[in-house]
Amino acid sequence: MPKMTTAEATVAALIAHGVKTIYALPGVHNDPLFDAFFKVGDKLRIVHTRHEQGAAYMALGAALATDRPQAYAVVPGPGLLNTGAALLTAYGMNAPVLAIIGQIPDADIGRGLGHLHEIKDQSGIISRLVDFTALIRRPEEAPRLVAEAMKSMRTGRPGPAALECAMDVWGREGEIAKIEPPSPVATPKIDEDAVLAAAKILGARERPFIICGGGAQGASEEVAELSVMLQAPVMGYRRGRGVLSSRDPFSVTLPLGRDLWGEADAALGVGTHMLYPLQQWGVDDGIKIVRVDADPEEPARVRRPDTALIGDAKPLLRRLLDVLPKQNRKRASRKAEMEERQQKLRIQFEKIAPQLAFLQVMREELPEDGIFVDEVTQLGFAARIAFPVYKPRTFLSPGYQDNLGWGFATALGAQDARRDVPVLSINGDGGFMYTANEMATAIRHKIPLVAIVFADGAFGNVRRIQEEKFGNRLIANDLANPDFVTFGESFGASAERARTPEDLRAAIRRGFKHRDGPTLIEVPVGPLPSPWEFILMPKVRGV
Ligand SMILES: Cc1ncc(C[n+]2csc(CCOP(=O)(O)OP(=O)(O)O)c2C)c(N)n1
Ligand SMILES: [Mg+2]
Repeated sequence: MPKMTTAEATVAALIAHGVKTIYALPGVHNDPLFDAFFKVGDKLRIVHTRHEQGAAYMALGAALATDRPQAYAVVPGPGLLNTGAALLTAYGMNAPVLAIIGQIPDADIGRGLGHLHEIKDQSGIISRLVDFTALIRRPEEAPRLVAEAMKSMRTGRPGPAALECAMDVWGREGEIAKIEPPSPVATPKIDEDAVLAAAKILGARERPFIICGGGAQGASEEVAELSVMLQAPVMGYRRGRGVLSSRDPFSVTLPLGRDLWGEADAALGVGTHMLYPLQQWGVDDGIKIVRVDADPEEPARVRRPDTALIGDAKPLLRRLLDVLPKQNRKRASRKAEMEERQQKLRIQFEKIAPQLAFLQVMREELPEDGIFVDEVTQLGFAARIAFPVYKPRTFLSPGYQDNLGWGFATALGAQDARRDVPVLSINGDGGFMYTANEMATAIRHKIPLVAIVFADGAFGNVRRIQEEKFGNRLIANDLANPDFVTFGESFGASAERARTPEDLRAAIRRGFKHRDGPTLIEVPVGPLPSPWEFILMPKVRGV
């Protein structure tokens, strides 16, 4: 058996599992690991960032854009904590992100001796953030633990995993058995009784309604077929956008979704917490609920569903499509009705016309398979309800964490991993500055991201709330900004200012043509009209 260090065995196992890139920031705890990276040459790309949060967000963006596991490596203690928000977001988004974290010397873990980067109960902290974590203690264990981490990211409720290794264990040698490629994940048996029960409910009811979350992104075809079969509208908000193309009049976001929920007599929730319907819009016995979820504990958290299908949405919905025709009532087309609803909504949306004018040029310039990365900003709030999305996994939104500052670095990761399609990142001036330093990473690794900063000189959303709800007592919302064009140029990025939607169109076009580095576009804006009446809406049923 060949001799290998723990680091070398870990790296070999990562490569065997198809990991191609490590987003990373080095340090003494992980030196042997980085040396192992060096030794495998171009079998692994190392993308080093300027802050650990950048590395973790980039891994998240790469995972979301490719639907494949992605990894990052950082030092313990501050390095780990610096990745905390990204890891939390990966958990909330069920994204397969593997965190590789250093540790203090093995014999001293837990002793509180004041080692460099020591943190009380690091494993315990990590275990609160991910579903699978393990400390690699010996070289021989490394391939198995990598395999277990990889498997955990794919089975049950998917999501991030972590591996820790002490600084003196990384370099320790052992005899390593042949590293096998991963065995295929066994597909769980489908509960046929539950499928039949679901088909009976959905088939019998007059007005079924489908709600998609991030867990439906892999089941786009099935959702589209179900929508036709049931004449059911399909709602997606942040994470469920693009499952049913926005070209289809049955594809709706929150405002129409709320009306349709109010009228529905059956609902099919696919890979979603159904937070808005169940918690904000109200529920009563007039609506039968079917849930499809990878997490067996999710469906009954708020309200016990009439039936729940547990597992991956795609095979479950495929099976439902097999069984449903026999149970399905005859249905008249709802197409004209849906077109009329969409038309009425377009008129209501005139309230947010300034945001929509910018979004329209972005949509026209971004190809169908290009990726739009959302942020917690005025343009993002409007995009979630009104940006047309044509394909799954092309609208990346942070989900329920809704953490300001995720966008730019996540978009860099998406663009790094998908060099074949353009990625467009939108940011407020507040959010952009969270990871603006990673412009250096974009230059260093020639990442052709086009990032737009809508600069209103404020944490605009906070300011609006203070104006409207707190008697205009303005506090802690005004921002001193750099000149973003000069900022971008100082790194060597292409940068320009666009004041109107048509200026923005021209700037995006130039950005998408410039493929060997990043483009930064500043759009100065004033206060924008509030989108909140379309997002936070009162109850429609169960009142
Ligand atoms: C991590 C995190 N911190 C704070 C917030 C609260 N928050 C929500 S929106 C916002 C202001 C955003 O400002 P900016 O990025 O400039 O966007 P704008 O509203 O001005 O378009 C803040 C502070 C948050 N969502 N996430
Ligand atoms: Mg702002």
